[in-house]
Amino acid sequence: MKKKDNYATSEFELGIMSTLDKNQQRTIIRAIGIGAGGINAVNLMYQNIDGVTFAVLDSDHQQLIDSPVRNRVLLRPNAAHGQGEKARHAVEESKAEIDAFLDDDTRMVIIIGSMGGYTGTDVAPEVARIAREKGLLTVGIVTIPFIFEGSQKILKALKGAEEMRKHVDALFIIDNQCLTEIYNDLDQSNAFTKSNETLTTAVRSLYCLITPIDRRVCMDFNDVNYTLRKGGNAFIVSGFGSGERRVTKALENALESPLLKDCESFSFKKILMIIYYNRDSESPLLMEEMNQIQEFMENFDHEVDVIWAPAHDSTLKDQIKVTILATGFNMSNSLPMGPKHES
Ligand SMILES: Nc1nc2c(ncn2[C@@H]2O[C@H](COP(=O)(O)OP(=O)(O)OP(=O)(O)O)[C@@H](O)[C@H]2O)c(=O)[nH]1
Ligand SMILES: [Mg+2]
Repeated sequence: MKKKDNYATSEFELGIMSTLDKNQQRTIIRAIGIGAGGINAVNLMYQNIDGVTFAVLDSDHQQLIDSPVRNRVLLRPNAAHGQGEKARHAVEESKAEIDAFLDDDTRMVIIIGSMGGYTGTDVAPEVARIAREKGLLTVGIVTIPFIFEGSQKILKALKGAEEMRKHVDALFIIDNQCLTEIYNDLDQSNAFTKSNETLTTAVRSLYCLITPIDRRVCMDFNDVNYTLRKGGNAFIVSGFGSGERRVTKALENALESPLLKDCESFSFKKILMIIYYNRDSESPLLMEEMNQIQEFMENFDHEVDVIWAPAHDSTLKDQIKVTILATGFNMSNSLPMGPKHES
């Protein structure tokens, strides 16, 4: 857990300037939260994920003040209200700060915005454009509002996601409404907390693929880069399995996630999988169990590009955990009022 600090310059408190942490961690993954939803999610990530450097960006000064994240980019107030040219202009004005945050160590940028309002929806695609112009692997993670928020917000969000898709290598869409299928206790008071947790899990899973717990695993940034680069629609899910045919169970469990409701399953172009097992348990991964992976892959188009590797995780006991990152599939019509999205 990182300690929450109250770093702020007096100019910042007055709303005059952005702040950059001069001792910015030298990490290869940078994540930027944009707008209230994106920032709230990033605030949770900041407390729970080491090894990723975070920034928050908003025209809402208070939103930045309330964040424990030190890298804060303040857009001119109200500058963000407007799509396209207007948003581009607002972001261009802060380009120096964004460039400084995305320094030479950076290889991957994750842009997190909840679609449906103004700032996240309009500004996130423009920030993605800047990151991609720098040649960085650029990934977007966006949320679509809950149905209770109303159709107008949802339609705006879907348009925002379309715009975002044009400017990122890979786009992860979290349809908040799917969370109601995962959590029985979901109500309006904890809905966004669950959304923030889901976004945090996605970022942590991506981070773990690039920075495995077990250094011996033969998976690294290049594999993740290969899968995500120009990947289009993307998802990352994990599943668990135990007992008989536990690898198959874990793979099936991962793909049963309600978060994949909108994906046309088995139409992926690229898949990257890690099979976690506990090598110190009484049941480490057996050769025979690897065949289950092969069998499972027969569900997919034979042209699908698959990279997979086993990895040790001491927290697992006799269970198997799999994490699946997949890209290049179509979205089905089940997104609320959503058109069919081609990747
Ligand atoms: N994950 C998450 N999503 C949120 C949260 N608050 C709001 N949202 C979602 O984000 C959508 C956009 O709202 P905001 O993030 O407040 O909007 P904004 O990007 O700050 O844009 P403005 O209208 O300029 O304030 C909402 O429709 C919600 O679905 C939050 O705390 N966490
Ligand atoms: Mg806002």
